[in-house]
Amino acid sequence: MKRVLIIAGSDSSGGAGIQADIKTASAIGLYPLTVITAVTSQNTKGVHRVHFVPEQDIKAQLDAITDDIEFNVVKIGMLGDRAIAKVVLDFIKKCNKQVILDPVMYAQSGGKLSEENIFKDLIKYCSLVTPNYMEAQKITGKKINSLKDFRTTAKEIGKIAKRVLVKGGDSDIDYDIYYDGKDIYEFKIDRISTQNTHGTGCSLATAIAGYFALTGDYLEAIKKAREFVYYSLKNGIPLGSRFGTVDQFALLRKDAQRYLCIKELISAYEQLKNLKIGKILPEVQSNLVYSLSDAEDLSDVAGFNGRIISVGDDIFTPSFPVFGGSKHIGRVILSAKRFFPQLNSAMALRYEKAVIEKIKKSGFVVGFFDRKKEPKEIREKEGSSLDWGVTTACRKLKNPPDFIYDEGSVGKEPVIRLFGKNPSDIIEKIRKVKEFYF
Ligand code: PXL
Repeated sequence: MKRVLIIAGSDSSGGAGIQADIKTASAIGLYPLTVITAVTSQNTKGVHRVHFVPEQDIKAQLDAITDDIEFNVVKIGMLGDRAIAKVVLDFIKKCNKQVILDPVMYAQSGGKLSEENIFKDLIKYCSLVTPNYMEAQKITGKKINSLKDFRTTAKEIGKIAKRVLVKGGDSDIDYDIYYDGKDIYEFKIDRISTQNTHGTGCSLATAIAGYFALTGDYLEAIKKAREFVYYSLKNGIPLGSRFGTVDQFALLRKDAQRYLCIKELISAYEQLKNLKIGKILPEVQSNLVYSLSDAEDLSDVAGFNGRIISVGDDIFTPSFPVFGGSKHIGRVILSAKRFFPQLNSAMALRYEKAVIEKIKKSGFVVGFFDRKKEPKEIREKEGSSLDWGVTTACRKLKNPPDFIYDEGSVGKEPVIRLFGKNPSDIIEKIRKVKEFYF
């Protein structure tokens, strides 16, 4: 396992600082070694007190680690005062490792964490510096008023540091700008409306350090780290009364869910085979899909690539389930989830008028859309028909549907779509409705 040596301050609210760094490194798969520079007493509203760890204790922590333990990369966050910065400078001058510096000056809530002018000497020895809008201005001593100024600032800091990523998130500028000493790269910021932003900067710098240790490429590391932080921010944790924190384990949990989705689909398919449901599939055949709980697009929905097809009473599929494997039923579940996020699974069944009547009588929630009313522009737009249909049906429902059907139109077979929280839910419902067909 690659190791990152983190030099940073402690944040009692657990959102930023070394706590964010440890979570980020762990989530990415790196082992974190830690040198604590300061103990901050803070909550979501503000910083109450800051204690700088005496410089001899900073040195002692560094000595203890370097005397015994190997590491791959260094990340520096809050330093505090000039004495601490000097110890850290002496260390990085001789450590011979890639060093990522996040020149932390203020907490999100506004409290001062580090003297502003202690970073300049360090920057020279760093592989990458990641100032935000305000920190970048403090480093150069020049105001940033436009995207053009932002680029100039990146180049100016880039003359001292080997590489720089100036972050626009805290400003009106919608870009993060990376300058590698040669080329400028501009990354558009995808804004998320949230209060839970504490720990963003620390997590980004540690994620870059981590992904660099894993890939050996800064551009790749920055792209991956931005995605990591975007997802952590999107799934932020509300905390206290003001700024909550980002969730560094959100992406990991999402990826872990993928494996479980596939496993459950394989198991569900085996059960479906035993149910001998070949005769209740539509002519257009079927699919069984299972989406991640917070699926955003088809790549978050698993399904059987070549559909599930009927052979007499039996069913057959030519493929394993994969993410992005079903476009058709995949779109159906994504549309339904916009109204009822608890739904994750769907399957198509053969339409029969008598079956719909029996389903309704059995107390299931049933939705309907009329294909004949589909607007022309929707009909002509590839892949938008079912989104329109499911949306039309869901709009009229108070509770999540068990079924949504349509009666077809010219050249379109009528179909019943079955919904559930997961594939087991779908199978349970199929067991109930199967007998309605015969
Ligand atoms: O987000 C910067 C930061 C870094 N380090 C510590 C912090 C904060 C923000 O609050 O508390 C210790």
